[in-house]
Amino acid sequence: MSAPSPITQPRIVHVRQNILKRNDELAHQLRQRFQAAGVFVVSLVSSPGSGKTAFLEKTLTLLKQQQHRPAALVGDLATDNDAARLARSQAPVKQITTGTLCHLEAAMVEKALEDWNLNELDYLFIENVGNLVCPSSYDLGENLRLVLLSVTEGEDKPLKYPTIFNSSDVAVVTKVDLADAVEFDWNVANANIQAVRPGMPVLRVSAKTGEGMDAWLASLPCRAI
Ligand SMILES: Nc1nc2c(ncn2[C@@H]2O[C@H](COP(=O)(O)OP(=O)(O)OP(=O)(O)O)[C@@H](O)[C@H]2O)c(=O)[nH]1
Ligand SMILES: [Mg+2]
Repeated sequence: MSAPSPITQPRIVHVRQNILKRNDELAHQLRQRFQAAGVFVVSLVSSPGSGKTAFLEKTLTLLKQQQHRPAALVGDLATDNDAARLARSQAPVKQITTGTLCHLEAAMVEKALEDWNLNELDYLFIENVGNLVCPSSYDLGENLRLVLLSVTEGEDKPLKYPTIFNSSDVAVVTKVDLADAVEFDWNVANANIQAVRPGMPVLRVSAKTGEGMDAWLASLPCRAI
């Protein structure tokens, strides 16, 4: 493939900047709406299969048991498989299918929320499309962005994909029940996370055994019932 023409390159960059600017404006409006309604919004990013849906299903179920009012949006290119799994928690859930797009955008979140009353929610979770690159540039109006890293992926992912770690607030190491089987080295993983994002809080969880879920829920801001 030939290199991009120096003449067309600036225009592509310009169009991309406009898209990002529009997304940021919309995300800002969403954030104001969430704040006005008293909803705490958490988004989840990771590579495909890191355990976002399993972690979220467990989170929704536990929050429901504690009489909170969580809800979730989940993005995938195709299928509503994840929405069906999350709906087992009895929380309101909506699938966003992106077609060919490898990330969610603020406009998709806004559209998905059209027929929901935000005043009836305490927490809104947004599971992004499984991808360690595209979602990093798109603000969704969330208060907290979690980046998940499963023990089976290898400890080097923070070094290879620094942008997604830099644009997230908390790292969540998932599937810790499998750590011994894959000889996961916690010290190396944590050092890599801290190398790209010094001071980043790191949680360790297993959606399968429930390990670490209490600490995770305790770290969420309390919302009145
Ligand atoms: N052993 C173990 N397996 C897990 C855990 N969490 C998720 N899994 C398994 O890992 C696989 C992928 O989990 P998902 O929750 O679908 O991952 P995801 O990040 O939502 O995947 P995408 O939405 O496709 O990006 C499934 O087979 C899960 O059962 C865990 O804590 N322990
Ligand atoms: Mg999923």
